[in-house]
Amino acid sequence: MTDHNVLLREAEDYIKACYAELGKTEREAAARLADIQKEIESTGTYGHTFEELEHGAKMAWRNSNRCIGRLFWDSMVVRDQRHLEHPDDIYSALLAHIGEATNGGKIVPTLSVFKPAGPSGSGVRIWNHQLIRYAGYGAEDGIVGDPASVPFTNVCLKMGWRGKGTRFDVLPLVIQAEGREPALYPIPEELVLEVPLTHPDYPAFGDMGLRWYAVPIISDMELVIGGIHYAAAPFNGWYMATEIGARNFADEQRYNVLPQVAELMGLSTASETSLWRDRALVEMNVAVLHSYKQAGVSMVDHHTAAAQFQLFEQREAKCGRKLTGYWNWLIPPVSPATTHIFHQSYDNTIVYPNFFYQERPY
Ligand code: HEM
Ligand code: NRG
Repeated sequence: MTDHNVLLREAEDYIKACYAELGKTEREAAARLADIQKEIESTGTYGHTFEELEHGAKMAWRNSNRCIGRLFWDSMVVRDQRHLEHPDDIYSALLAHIGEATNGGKIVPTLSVFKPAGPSGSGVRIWNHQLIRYAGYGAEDGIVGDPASVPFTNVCLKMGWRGKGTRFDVLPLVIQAEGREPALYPIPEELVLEVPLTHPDYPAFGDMGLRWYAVPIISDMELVIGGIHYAAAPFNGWYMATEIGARNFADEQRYNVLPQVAELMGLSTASETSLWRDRALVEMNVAVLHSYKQAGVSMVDHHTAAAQFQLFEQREAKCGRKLTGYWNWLIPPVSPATTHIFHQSYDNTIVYPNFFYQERPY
């Protein structure tokens, strides 16, 4: 099959599913597909209407097998930024995304879509993993900051960026517009909402000086809708506390603070059988939930998230859609067996539209 035929097939699958869900007739879908066919024949690609783009992005979230937060798939705000060509304008759009999604702490699930790849070029690409992330500086005697960010931080440093050198320096945005070299842009400090971490029962917890940002905005995944590849489609919801408390701060290859937490709790780390790791882990997660609540920043705990996911499972069944999911990722990293997710299995078939990993540009 020619590339044009492959693209037309993918468009056909998508338009039929999308139009059926939106309550449009088969005639409307057929008329639209006739137009799409002509557009593909003359240009080698086709453009989505805003409605098709918006619903496709929502379907992609709904189809994200690793995501426990999918109950709210239909309420996401979609921002159409496909017309932007200049990196300065893409930068402004990303800052607007950060501001509106943060919304003073009452986080709004949001997705911005930039120019897709096509026969004429590769579209827009954002080099950051998340729009807001902390730098990691590699040194002989250890790493300062987030070890997961070391390779990207080195790219920023090579491009001339200089951070303060703290454990929590917000990285700049690296934006690559079509046919251009990547360009570096700092994020204004006042735009980045952050939460200092404290514990309701251990005052010494606050003395560690830990903090985390309010909004996770994944910016390196590709959104695929009806055969169109959007390489830049940053999206956000709010955090589940365990992402921060049980992984970002707990993993040995990340901030690795459990030994310090155990010490301030007065626990002996001499023997594993005291379960000091588990006790420190639970209090770490208590601190994250407490701090975000106190700061007025949206966040969900893993028990509530699992209950919301169960409601999602029921709603999908009611709509006659097959549920897909990836058990290994859906179970929370703290007390997984206390959630229903642990006790059943999920079908990890990949359904389109969806989000995909893509090759790192650096
Ligand atoms: C993964 C929760 C919103 C798409 C995840 C993970 C959690 C989660 C806990 C696993 C992350 C990990 O272990 O690193 C939530 C919550 C949301 C939310 C609480 C609140 C509204 C969204 C939105 C989208 C989305 C808005 C897309 C439009 C995804 C995708 C993954 C994921 C694609 C897999 C990421 C990867 O493979 O690295 N989500 N999510 N989620 N979520 Fe959600
Ligand atoms: N674990 C990562 C973020 C992954 C996506 N999680 C979300 N997504 N909650 C971390 O930074 O810890 N979301 O769109 O809300």
